[in-house]
Amino acid sequence: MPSSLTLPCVLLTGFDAFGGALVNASWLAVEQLDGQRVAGHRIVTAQLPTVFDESHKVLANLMRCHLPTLVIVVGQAGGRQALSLERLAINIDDARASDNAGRQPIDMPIVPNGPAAYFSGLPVRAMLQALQQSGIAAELSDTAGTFVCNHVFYRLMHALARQRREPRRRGGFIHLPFLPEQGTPSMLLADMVRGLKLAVECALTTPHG
Ligand code: PCA
Repeated sequence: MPSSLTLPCVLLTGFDAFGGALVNASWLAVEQLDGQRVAGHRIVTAQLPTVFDESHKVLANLMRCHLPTLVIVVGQAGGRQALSLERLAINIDDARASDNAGRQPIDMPIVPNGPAAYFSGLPVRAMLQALQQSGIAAELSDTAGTFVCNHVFYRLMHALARQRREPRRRGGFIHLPFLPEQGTPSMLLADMVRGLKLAVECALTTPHG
């Protein structure tokens, strides 16, 4: 078996706590997968700050450093009932509350003159089926909101759309519900972790469309 350091890598990120909360489910779930092997890849995890712009700069640095073949950014969306496979990133920042640096952009394009939206680069339909067949509550979502998660998702898809490197890297976004201790509806941490691992495996083993 090759040393895990020689394996191609998957970058999985979660966010830090925001809005006065003490924890963020996305980071608690993602950090459990650090160093795991899935479909011949090793998972590298990192935390992004819940801050417009800064979040993407940290992600871009991580991508330069690890050269991942797959990037999945994971965030928390309180109120969701299921692991949400985000289908669309839209070119707008419109924050109802401040980010962790006190910024609250309203009606601002993320990339001026950029496309209105990008589709996820993940095989979201195949991922949905794989998750549901394994008994994980999952859904397709057509909006990642207009806060920091959508911001990073859009910047990621914008960067991936411009890549010249072959083979082309893939990326997308998944939102997680609250953990039971954060509120309802919720999902158990163990189910989130199992769901994310399955989602990574499906993305790695489904041929590019
Ligand atoms: N959720 C927020 C930002 C960080 C996170 O985990 C969002 O949905 O935009």
